[in-house]
Amino acid sequence: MFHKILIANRGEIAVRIIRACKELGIRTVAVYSEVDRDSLHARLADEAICIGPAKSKDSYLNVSSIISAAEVTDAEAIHPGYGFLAENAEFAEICENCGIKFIGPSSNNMRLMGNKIQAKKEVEKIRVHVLPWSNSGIKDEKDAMDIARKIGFPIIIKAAAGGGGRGMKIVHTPASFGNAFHTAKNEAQAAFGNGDVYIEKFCEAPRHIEIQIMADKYGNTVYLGERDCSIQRRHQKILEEAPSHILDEKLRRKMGEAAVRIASGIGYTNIGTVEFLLDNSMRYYFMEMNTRVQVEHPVTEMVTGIDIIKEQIRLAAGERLRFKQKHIRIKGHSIECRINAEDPDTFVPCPGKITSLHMPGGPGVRVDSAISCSYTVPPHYDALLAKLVVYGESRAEAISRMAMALDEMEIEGVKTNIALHRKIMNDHDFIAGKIDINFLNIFA
Ligand code: MV4
Repeated sequence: MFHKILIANRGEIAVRIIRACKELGIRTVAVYSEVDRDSLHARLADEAICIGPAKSKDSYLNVSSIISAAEVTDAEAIHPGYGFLAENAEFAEICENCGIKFIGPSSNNMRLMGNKIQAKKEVEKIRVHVLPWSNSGIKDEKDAMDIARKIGFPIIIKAAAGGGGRGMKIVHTPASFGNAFHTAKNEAQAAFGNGDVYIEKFCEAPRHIEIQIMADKYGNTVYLGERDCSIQRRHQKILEEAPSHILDEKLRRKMGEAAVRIASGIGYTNIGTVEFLLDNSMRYYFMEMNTRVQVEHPVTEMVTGIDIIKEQIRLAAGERLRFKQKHIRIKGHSIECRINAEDPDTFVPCPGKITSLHMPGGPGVRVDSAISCSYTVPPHYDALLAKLVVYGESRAEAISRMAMALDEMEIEGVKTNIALHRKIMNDHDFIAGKIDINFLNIFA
């Protein structure tokens, strides 16, 4: 096992990782930007090193500062958390070359899954369902139009280097295809330095279901059930739950086994998430694979009893998976609400100073957060204040606990989306489990 780990992140996830390290008896090194000098993650770690000015580019994305910090502190491994450098294959490769263990999959697997076209080709070989798509590659605009017509409108254009919904264009009619195709290519080139795009059949009102997997380097891979992440706005998830009440045991096993086949098929190690769309005929299609720990991992922890971050660190240290598929049981129901500092009407991030704070508690209530009273939310990073996570024996109990916890939670000084979450907990469609990716669009 490692003796010392550097955490290349900030906020609640850095705190979450420090806690896991403490339980494992591993010393921790925090890195922080100038504006995060007094932040919780820097205080909780055994050592803390300033890696640059507030702007992410100058600090949390500054590869040479982070590698230097690991070298001067003798950290054997780096945990990237989510966001920032977590899915940067070049960074993982630099770590590998410096003899620092990157806590994640191999840089090769990250590169493969980072290119959504390559990823889909690989997944097709493994015979997991994908939606009809431009699998032959797109030569020019005329070729693209022929492919789109063959697939049949509506179609969606996605960037090979995109993911998480960034750089997608939905096209409903042939007349608007040409323009959308050019715009998509140009935007992809500008945003990712790679103008490659692909075309897929557009699925109208699907659910977003993702499977958590874990793999050791001895060929053992398991799935930890699914999360339903359909409730999102502009590709920002705001509420996730486990399990999805729409899956029965049979479909859960099929999707879980499909995710495991993908991971095993590419020799994947560490933890990962395989994203699927589930259409209204209950057919599932592979979308992409995320090669990091996800924001919403706690709901899976609550229903499996497995500490995903601790397991992730053990796997990176070369340990064997400590359980087989038959040992993994999904029990009860968990919901996570992402509490953001944002304007409730415009959804624009709303940084500022917290003047009063009360966090809820009690049985089945968990709060992952790095804020405190008098803390100033800096404008330079994401606006996540806290993840409010509840557990209940049933979905109904989880919803009722979440409603109570939201009523108890008090954050003053910054605007938040707590009221929106309260409304969701009282919504008839949500309570009935009638949710798809459009839920918030039509939510009054
Ligand atoms: C789609 C889709 C419908 N049809 N692909 C978004 C995140 C990325 N991982 C995949 N995403 C989607 N891909 C096809 N062929 C719907 C989504 C999608 C979505 C689309 C529009 C608005 C909100 C959405 C939320 C989740 C998923």
